[in-house]
Amino acid sequence: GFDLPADYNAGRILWDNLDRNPDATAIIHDSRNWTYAELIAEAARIGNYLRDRAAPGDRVLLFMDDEPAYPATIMGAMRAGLVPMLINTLSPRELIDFFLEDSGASLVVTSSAFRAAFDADAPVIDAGQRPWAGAPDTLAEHPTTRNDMAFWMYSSGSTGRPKGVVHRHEDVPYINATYAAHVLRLVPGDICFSVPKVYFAYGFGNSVVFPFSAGAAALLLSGRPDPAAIFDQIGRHRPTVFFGLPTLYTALMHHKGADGADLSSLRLCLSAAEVLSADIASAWRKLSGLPIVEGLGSTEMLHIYLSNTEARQVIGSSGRIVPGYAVRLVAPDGREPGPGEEGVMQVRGLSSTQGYWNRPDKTAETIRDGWLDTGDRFVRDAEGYYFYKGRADDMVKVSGQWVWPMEIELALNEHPKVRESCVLAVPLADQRLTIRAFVALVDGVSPDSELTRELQAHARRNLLPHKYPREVFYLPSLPKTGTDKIDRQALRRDPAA
Ligand code: 3SK
Repeated sequence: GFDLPADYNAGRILWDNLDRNPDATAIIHDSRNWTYAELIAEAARIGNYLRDRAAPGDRVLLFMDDEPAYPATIMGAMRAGLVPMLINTLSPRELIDFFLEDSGASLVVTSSAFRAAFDADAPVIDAGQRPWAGAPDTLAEHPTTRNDMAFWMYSSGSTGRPKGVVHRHEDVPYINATYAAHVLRLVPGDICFSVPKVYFAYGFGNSVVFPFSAGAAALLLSGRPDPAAIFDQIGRHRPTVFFGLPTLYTALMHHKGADGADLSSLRLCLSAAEVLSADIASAWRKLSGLPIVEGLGSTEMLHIYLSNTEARQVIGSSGRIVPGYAVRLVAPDGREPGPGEEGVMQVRGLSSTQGYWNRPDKTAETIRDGWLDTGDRFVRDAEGYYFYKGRADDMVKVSGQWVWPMEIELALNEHPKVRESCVLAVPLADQRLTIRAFVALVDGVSPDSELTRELQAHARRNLLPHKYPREVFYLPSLPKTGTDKIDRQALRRDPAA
């Protein structure tokens, strides 16, 4: 069971280490490593410094790279009763202004590398300057309850302005008691390395919540995580648990130095955020000797609620329900579909957000009776494994027949000459829709009209005769979002992106 006192502050996942293992390594970073005692003292200084400049419940916008000051600021702020907001550092200026206005944040903390994103005279705290250096290194815990607002992230969504996803103190230990306990099973000697950054819910769990809760270490990589830097980090710092996503695993395997990389420290490799193909999973197994354990989560649920396990992976499936969550599928007529039938997924569990900040409309649309509507279509098999079928709203009629662009994409990805693809339904001048594929080819293959015909025939053969891309655009590589997912919106806006 999940037991937590009514008075609870999520900063405890860090502070509990002060008695348990103060001298163990908490953070590994190229600048230097930090023991738990050192990191807690730094978090205390930051918390004291922020507390002197804000009132309990005030939001603090964090615009930070993965570096030791980031988890220290998150933990120090929460323990001081403030509410850190973890913001994607690729956000353009207008979006930062929107976040400030929407949240009413009273303070901003930034990494030195991002100081220039703010006006020179803006009241921004530069973490690189350590203005808190003289503050006390112990910090009294603010009296919060487990249900109090603890931190936020923004969920971008495919349309409309981002929504502030509010999480409570109890959500933090809950994701540890569910996904981490059942799938990761961390022990104190583990070193977690998450390429997805801390400002993503996925990275926050992987690099902060799980290692701190286990008294394990987090390896943090600042700057752009390109394959050379990632292999270098793995070789030098020897992480045991590696968190990525399919696009990243693909990029790693295509890197020149991949075959000579020393991956012998790894015991477990995880993936989320995108469907993992059999090709990627088997190529990674060939390279590393390890399977990839795929799961599915969301910012709203804070972390992963469907997952495969180390003991068993069903490739192409997001896995089974992680104990502690409930999932149901809802067919268009409101019924619960049987095995093999499709429905839109709803999920509930204690780490679910209670709602979006100041958006009662969106909250009511998304959460009903505690069930959070994911907007994703899934099929469940007889063993309880869930298979993603695309967004609920992306089914399109082309030439009068229903098509899911996603299934064409998956078929193209299986073709040996295709490295990655993105399939979109795009409007024609006469308002009809057509299916356009954007394709990046494997090294050494050049596009021509014969290849286009080959890819179209491949899709028709593997799906149905009408399920093929009417147009194929070739690009050297596909544009990516900040989470390294294929940037579908960019391709929609600018097909030559
Ligand atoms: O995209 C996912 O699968 C995910 C996983 C964990 C936390 C957050 C997200 C969005």
